[in-house]
Amino acid sequence: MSRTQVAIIGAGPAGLMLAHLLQRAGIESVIVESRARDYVESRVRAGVLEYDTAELLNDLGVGERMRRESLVHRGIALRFNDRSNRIDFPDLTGGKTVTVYGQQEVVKDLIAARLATGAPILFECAATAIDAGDEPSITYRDAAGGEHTLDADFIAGCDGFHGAAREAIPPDAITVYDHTLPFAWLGILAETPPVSEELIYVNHERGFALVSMRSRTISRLYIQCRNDERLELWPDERIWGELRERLGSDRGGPDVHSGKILQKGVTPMRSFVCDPMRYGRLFLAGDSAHIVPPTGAKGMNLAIADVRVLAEALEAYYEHGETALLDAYSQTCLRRVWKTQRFSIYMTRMLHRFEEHTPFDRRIQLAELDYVTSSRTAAASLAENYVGLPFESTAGLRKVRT
Ligand code: RFL
Ligand code: PHB
Repeated sequence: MSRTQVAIIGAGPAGLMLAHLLQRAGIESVIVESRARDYVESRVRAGVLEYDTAELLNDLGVGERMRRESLVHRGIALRFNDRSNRIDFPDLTGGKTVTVYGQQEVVKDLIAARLATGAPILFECAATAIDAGDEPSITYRDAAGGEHTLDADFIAGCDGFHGAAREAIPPDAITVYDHTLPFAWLGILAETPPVSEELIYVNHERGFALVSMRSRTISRLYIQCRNDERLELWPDERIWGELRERLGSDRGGPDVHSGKILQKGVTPMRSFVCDPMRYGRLFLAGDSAHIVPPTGAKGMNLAIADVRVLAEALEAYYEHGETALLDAYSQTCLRRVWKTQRFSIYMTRMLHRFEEHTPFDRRIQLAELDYVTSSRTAAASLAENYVGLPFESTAGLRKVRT
């Protein structure tokens, strides 16, 4: 197995979805993944699928378990001044919803479907060198320390923010936009029923909180914390107390019942964009090219939007020898990336506590929340972004062949 059409680095949502889209178009690929299958399948991350992301999983025939086990959400609440205000998605977007289904469940479904076709995913194989020139190849190291080379027509760098693909690009060939936010999220996964039917985003004097879920018995809960927060300072009781305080549980707000905490972690918040997302025959997709703060629930959805564009472009290349879509890849993706950065930063600024805020800034923040929850026009804009901006197919860019 030393040659394939597309060498994919990383078996996260981007790499796995790309492999499926390519397979549907009759294009062969090999995925190399540095971690073990178990690890990849149990990594707790995103939980909200945009309308079109869920549709795509269904279209690809990998949505069966999602349809059974996921929760379809028709809105979210924005809570401030101890009151919850609902944003109704179908009403504001012409019928669209989002789907709450853990990223690791999406990953499990995509891995199972790929392995069932006999197509390869090489687990515990880390890409160590990438040649993006005219004869592209990747070098990877297997679990036993053996080195291998895989030749390909193209390389897809789907290896996340800390992967090898972006690092393989000479720094002077890209512009990097990096914006770190001055706080983080402390997140827990807990055995407790959801606090409410829908997600609640809370703006509170003490900081942001988010109550989400994975199922009818498992909650996913976050509180804003310091960037350098030490988990040992957060025994379970402190976390539950802080959540209750920010939710206003003792002031008529929703109550959260403490349950067994299954997982605890701190997520830094940053915005990052690499422009262009291509170097020679290496194409970056997903977190390897960009990071958004999680407040808009967009990272996984953006990763999947990238590979839709890439798959269409590769299909045009293999079908017709057409390179226009590949050449437009970065530009096409970055338009959506920047709009998604904008939305994620908007949600982040509206909902978090900023140490440097003056009383004036704080009033402006509350006015923004008041506006977005009382103006149908403003609410429709938030809803449109939250359920996902329409996917712009690049097929129209294809030259008409004579
Ligand atoms: P991933 O998922 O990081 O996958 C990259 C894969 O590449 C492997 N890898 C390598 N393989 C081979 N050789 C190497 N040298 C390699 N280096 C790395 C890694 O092991 C890994 O398996 O990137 P991808 O596919 O681009 O997917 C991106 C998403 O994972 C990410 O954007 C989201 O999780 C972000 N995110 C959310 N996104 C949403 O759409 N909705 C949400 O609700 C949402 N909530 C979140 C989030 C991320 C969070 N954290 C923990 C960062 C909530 C949190 C708390
Ligand atoms: C989650 O359930 O993990 C989640 C939900 C919404 C977000 C971020 C994370 O904005």
